[in-house]
Amino acid sequence: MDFRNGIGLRPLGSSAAEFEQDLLSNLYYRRGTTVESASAQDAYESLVLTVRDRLAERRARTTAAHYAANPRWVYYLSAEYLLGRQLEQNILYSGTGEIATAAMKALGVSPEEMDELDIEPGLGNGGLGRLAACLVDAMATLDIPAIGYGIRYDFGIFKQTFVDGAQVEKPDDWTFQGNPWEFPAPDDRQTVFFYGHTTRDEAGRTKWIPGEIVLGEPSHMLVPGYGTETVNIVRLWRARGSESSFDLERFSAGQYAEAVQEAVRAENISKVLYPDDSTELGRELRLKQQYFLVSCSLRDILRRFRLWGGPLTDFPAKSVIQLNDTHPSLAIPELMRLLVDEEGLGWDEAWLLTQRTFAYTCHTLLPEALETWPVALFERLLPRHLEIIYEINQRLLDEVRSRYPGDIDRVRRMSLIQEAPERRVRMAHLAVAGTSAVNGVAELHSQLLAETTLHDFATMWPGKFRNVTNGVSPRRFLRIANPALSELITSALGDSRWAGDLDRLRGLERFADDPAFLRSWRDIKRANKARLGLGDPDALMDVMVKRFHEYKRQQLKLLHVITQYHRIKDNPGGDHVPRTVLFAGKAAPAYHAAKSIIRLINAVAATIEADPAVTPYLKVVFPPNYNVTLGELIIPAADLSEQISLAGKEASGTGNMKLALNGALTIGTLDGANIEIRERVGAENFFLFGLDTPAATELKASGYHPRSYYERDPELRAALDAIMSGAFGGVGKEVAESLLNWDEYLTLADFRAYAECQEAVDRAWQDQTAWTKASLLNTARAGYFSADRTVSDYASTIWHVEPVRVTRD
Ligand code: 26W
Repeated sequence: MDFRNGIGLRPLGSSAAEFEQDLLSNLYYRRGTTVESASAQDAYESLVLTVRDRLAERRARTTAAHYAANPRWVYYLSAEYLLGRQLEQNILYSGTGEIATAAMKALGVSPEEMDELDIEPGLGNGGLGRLAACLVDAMATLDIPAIGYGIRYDFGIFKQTFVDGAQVEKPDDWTFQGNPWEFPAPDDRQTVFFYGHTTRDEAGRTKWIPGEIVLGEPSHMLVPGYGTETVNIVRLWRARGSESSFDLERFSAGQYAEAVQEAVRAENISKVLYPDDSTELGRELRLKQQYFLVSCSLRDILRRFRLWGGPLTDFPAKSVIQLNDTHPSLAIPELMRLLVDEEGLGWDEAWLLTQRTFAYTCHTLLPEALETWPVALFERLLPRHLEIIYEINQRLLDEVRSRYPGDIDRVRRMSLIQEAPERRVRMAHLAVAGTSAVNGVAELHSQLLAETTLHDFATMWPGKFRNVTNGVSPRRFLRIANPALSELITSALGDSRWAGDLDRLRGLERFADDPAFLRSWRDIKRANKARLGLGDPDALMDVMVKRFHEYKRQQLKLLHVITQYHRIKDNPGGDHVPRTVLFAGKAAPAYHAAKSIIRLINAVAATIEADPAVTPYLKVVFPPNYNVTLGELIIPAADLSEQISLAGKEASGTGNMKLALNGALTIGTLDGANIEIRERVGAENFFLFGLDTPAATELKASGYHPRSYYERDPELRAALDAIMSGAFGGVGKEVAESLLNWDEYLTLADFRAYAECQEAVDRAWQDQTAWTKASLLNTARAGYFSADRTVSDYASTIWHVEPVRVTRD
């Protein structure tokens, strides 16, 4: 298939009539049905194909332009992608809004009905997965040739339901109805080895004799750029048994399960996403998933590199591979294996090419989230990679010994191998050693990485370490999620270029004292609250949406809710500011402390809901199954954004950015990107409280006694006593006890400051004009937190890539 000299395909029409014609032909020829007998699913799939074709046309032109340019490619390797629903985004990016709506009308279906059928691919847990989706969106928007590689899990993040207020997980069979947005490409399947042993041939070259062979089959989804012609892709791998994995003999002998055993074993590799987002469980299947991803992706990247036929020494000049945390860090020893064992390069040359090719982003500071794998497991599952890791380690420690003679403690600290209590491979150390750039995801995080977690490496290789503060897609999280506010912004700024150049929002500052504009701004927020339909739209909508983890301190928010409840009970006629407190988020299924907090929140919500003396002033809501789609509904309705993690624990946060962008005021600690948000929106437009990182570290070091805070703070005491007395349906005692006896994240130490800060929030809310002005200024000054800025930082400081323009014809 020669694509060098263009496509020669009749362009798809942009008129309503042509769109409708294409929709009908998809209904007839690709769905095999007629308008009369079409189901809503038929209509949906035909609509998807009609929009997808228009993007596929741009994709063909993109491919031709990229081929002609022979650029340096960005390959983003991530175990997670939280892409969100595709229909509304792809209609916006293909500019088919009006004609699609007209065609839907003609077909007698509504956009809402079609959106309902548009399944959200839940191929991620939280921040890391959604960031990957925002970044690939921005890469396409900035015309950067790029491919996102990932795993096509059959089952995504579990569906969360509540039974008696407790989280119950249900499997997420997201492709049950199929996925019309993807292009399966079985002809690009790759072969992946596992287990087995290594041998040396007479030339001394190492050969890996695998114990198990699995196939990786890709399918890709289009990633269109906004306001440009570029269409990149995300390529997701699915595990399959090899052709001979079905044992016909056994089947005909009636051994049905055994007959398909090998195939099932293979398919299990991409069966389900691991629902943990901060504690590594060290499951063998998870390591198999990680190697499966990197082996398929590197072979595909090398296949693509060979299309241009340059020498291998050119590889880093044509490919930069960004590792999204350590989950794909096996790519480092895998590239070494391919270059040394299969391509016959010498170690030193291969190592230089490898380091120049890879870059690593760290997304956490929690020790328990830093992956380490048992050497014993490596020996069995990836014997050749363990040998390569040992060699990498040998050379690293030689360098450490030569740079720091006699400093054996440093050698032990920096080794890729943790020796005790069990021999484990430190994946973060491997990622740092095998890359040319290491970055944190917010200024404080990058600083703490260099000062603590990776201090020895930052000392030895200071040039490698830098910061790239996260960002979010202004298209999904403002233009699409908040159409009313987007229209107001566009009318104020005169055009919608802000969606592709977010710093233009600063132009809103001149409306900060315009009463009519502020009125419109406030009305839209109120309408978004009414659209959400979870509480009185005139009440302050106080939002905490994120994964459940004790460092994020949903427990602190809950203690304050109970305190508000007590205050209202103690003073029913008081001028309490009516609030709706909205919690949303999932807990990892094995994270029992987080699940106890969820259960207690639902119990407190029920208690308050049942108390007519309180309901006029306070309502707690907890919509289940928080995901990207629900986030798009909640975030535009928020007045107050809760970013209350213990300072030094939240690497960045991205929900904080989305909420500020939609005009919510933040109440938060000096943690992660909160610090940069406060700097940019203005300290006067941010509710700051709590210990900062040095103070928190100091308090812990000097001996922290949570119970002493309980004893000297009557409201805190009353809240904890209420829980322990079973006042909320008898649940949550374990939450209170763990706070009183342990409180790892200094919840009680920050309680009083938090409560006082919330009083400042109540006072501020009572001046709606001032509040609305601050809300507008948060949006106006949030331009920096666009994922486009994040990607242009990566492109200029780490990837060193140039955009490739794609022409219309
Ligand atoms: C091994 C289990 C596991 C799985 C996922 C450990 C750690 C993770 C992720 C790194 C957790 C994560 O999502 N981190 C979040 O990444 C966001 C994007 O950079 C940040 O904004 C959040 O602060 C960070 O918690």
